[in-house]
Amino acid sequence: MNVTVRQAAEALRGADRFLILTHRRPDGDTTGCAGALCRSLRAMGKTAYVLENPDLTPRYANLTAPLAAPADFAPGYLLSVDVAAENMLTDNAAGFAGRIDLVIDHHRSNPMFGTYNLVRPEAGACAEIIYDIILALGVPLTQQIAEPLYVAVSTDTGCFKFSNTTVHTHEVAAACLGTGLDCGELNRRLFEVKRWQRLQMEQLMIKTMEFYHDRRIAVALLRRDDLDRVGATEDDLDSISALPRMIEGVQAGLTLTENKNGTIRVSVRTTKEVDASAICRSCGGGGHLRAGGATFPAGVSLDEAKRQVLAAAEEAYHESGL
Ligand SMILES: [Mn+2]
Repeated sequence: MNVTVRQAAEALRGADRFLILTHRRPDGDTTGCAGALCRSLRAMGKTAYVLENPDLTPRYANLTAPLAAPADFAPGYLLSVDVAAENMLTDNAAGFAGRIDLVIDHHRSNPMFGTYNLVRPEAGACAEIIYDIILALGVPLTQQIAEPLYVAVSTDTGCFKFSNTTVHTHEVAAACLGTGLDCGELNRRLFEVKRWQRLQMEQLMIKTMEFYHDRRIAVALLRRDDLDRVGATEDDLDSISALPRMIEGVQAGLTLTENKNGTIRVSVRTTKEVDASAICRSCGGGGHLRAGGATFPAGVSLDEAKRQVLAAAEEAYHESGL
């Protein structure tokens, strides 16, 4: 059942012992949403925790680390934030599948897997919906709540650059700045500082990039042996898939990464001409109009994965007649 912000807030007021679930390969949005919502519920005198995310990287760890649920915590109300589908829940959340009380999300591909669902695809970041819930709950916006919110909205909009940025995104950011947080320092840490390993991977990507469809499609392959040799971590790869689309004329950037466990991750970034979520859906994934992802199971070779994603991208062009 779909609910409004007001109905969601009402449900939260009437419940307690909250456990907040985030998605695999957590980004700033899912982690920031969890941090801000957990602290807001606590400010209301509720018991609230965030389920530990095994993939959490140092970049975002401080947003939820102090809020991690004890191993014996028995939740009374389950929430998921920024989780596009049930199979995007972390492995340690598998036992909660099928019983999420409230799904809060902004992915248009969300199948509404919760008992209650608050899904707004027009929100640039899921954290914008969290902000509206916090307002509806009447919880004062403290700097401690504003920081995870700001990290979430800024990272999901590429520091307010992407086309998913709306008036509301800026309203949320403005409210966060109103608490006195240092956005210059936060943005420098989030968007400017890169580890040397990351820059070496960017160099490799640029060197080995392939072009198709009149140079409108760029394909970058991140091979496991290169990643290991350079010493690049998951954190180093954060939003590296934005790079192919930076090239003038490229409308679809396809980045394929060989994961440690043998699966292959596909990240698609597009310009307004191409629907990224359509490309990813035909590879078993999903996402947004300009950004999407999919994962090929272990056993599929990098070449085969590339062939399939490329075929899906060509198909997207075929359908749009471009
Ligand atoms: Mn998001």
